[in-house]
Amino acid sequence: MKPAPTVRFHAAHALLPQGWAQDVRIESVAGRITAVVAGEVWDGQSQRLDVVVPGLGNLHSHAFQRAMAGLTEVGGRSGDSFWSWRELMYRFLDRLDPETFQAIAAQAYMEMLESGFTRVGEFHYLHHTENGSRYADHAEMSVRVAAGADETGLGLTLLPVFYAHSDFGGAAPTPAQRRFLHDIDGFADLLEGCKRALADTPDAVLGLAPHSLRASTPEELQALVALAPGPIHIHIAEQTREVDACLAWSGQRPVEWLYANAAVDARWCLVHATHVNDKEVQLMADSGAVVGLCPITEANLGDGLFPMREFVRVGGRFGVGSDSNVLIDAAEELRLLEYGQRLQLRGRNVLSPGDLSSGRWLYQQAGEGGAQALGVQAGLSVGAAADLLELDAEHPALLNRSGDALLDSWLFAARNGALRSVWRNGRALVRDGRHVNRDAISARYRAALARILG
Ligand code: NGQ
Ligand code: ZN
Repeated sequence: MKPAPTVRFHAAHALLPQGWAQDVRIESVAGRITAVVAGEVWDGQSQRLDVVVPGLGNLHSHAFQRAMAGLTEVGGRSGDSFWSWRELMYRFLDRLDPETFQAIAAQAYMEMLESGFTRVGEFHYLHHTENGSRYADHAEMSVRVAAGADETGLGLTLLPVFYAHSDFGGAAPTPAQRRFLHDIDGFADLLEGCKRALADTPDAVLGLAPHSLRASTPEELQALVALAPGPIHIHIAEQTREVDACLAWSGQRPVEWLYANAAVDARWCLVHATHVNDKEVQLMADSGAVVGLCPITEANLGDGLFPMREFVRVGGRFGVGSDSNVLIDAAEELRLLEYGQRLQLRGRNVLSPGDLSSGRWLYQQAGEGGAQALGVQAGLSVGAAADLLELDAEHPALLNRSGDALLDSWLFAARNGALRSVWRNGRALVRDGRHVNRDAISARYRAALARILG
């Protein structure tokens, strides 16, 4: 979807980087904001909007997992865990051909837009055919990710994933991982294909991702950093079993090992830095890297809770991701992030350092961290993408609220419907809560699910 040529908005209330402003003129040319001016009277022509906040970045997604949401909620007698969930996820892969994969991605991306996400970091590792051979176009599946983003208009930061091993120490991959695999030369070739795949996608960003310390050796990790065209994402310490395996292999914990062996800086996003000690918390905060938290998925998979309060007290940066896409909801990710900590710490408003409301603080921090991790400029400011969310001040949950209470009421107190419209690159993609191409995208999704699950 092409960016809108020239658009002029007039927002009754807008959340700017410096705070709330009234009667704000926002201009965009070819999808980029060119002017933000508060205190202007409506010119009678500009697109009038009610309460405007910047679109939120979703820094971590595996789009295809949307289609298996709700199908792994039976434990069985021998118990269930992240690892047995992963077995089911691997089996589900057998059903995915390129067309099906694209239909699922488009559905997931449409749902992201409808919930308030305007850009996704697709942590993409399903590269090869069902038998593990390459597609005629090596980057076929990346092309499909880009096509899904294009169909919906969602901003895309593509993170092609390097995967070569099943565990620490360069263990051989398992047969179930055959569709993910590369050596470094093969991966460099894939990256070239990804560049071509993104050529027609407006303001796409290309980064890369070593899947985890399990899936890449130290030498491979070093080679990947040298190849990185943009942000570097990695799954780092999601499960205690993974921490134990890392300790057994190296004598160090995953985050500790990473900082001892790579120059981790603001280009990095450490996804699921769930299990970290105080020293690791400090290392991560000092490096300027973003910690990627995926509260809904982390709860669903039983990962554990990240020591969020310690991390933000030392200046740590974070953003949120929808990861397994078991439920796609920007507000819910932030709400659960806060609620997990409240339950753990037995207190209220436990993260925001004081004068800002929890909703305002969470939204702003996750917005800045998400943008950093996705390689774009944050907020409603000149040079940033014209990605705007319009809240409906007439929604029951938002009545007679102003300023930060609007954000708090959207994030903590509105079931749905509070998000009225979503604009991306200056174009209206969601109106009255519905994506403008919802019928076509859902029809393709319906047909795809009938093929693979019917
Ligand atoms: C993934 N998902 O790659 O889809 C992973 C599971 C793994 C999450 N970590 C596989 N939530 O980590 O080995
Ligand atoms: Zn993940």
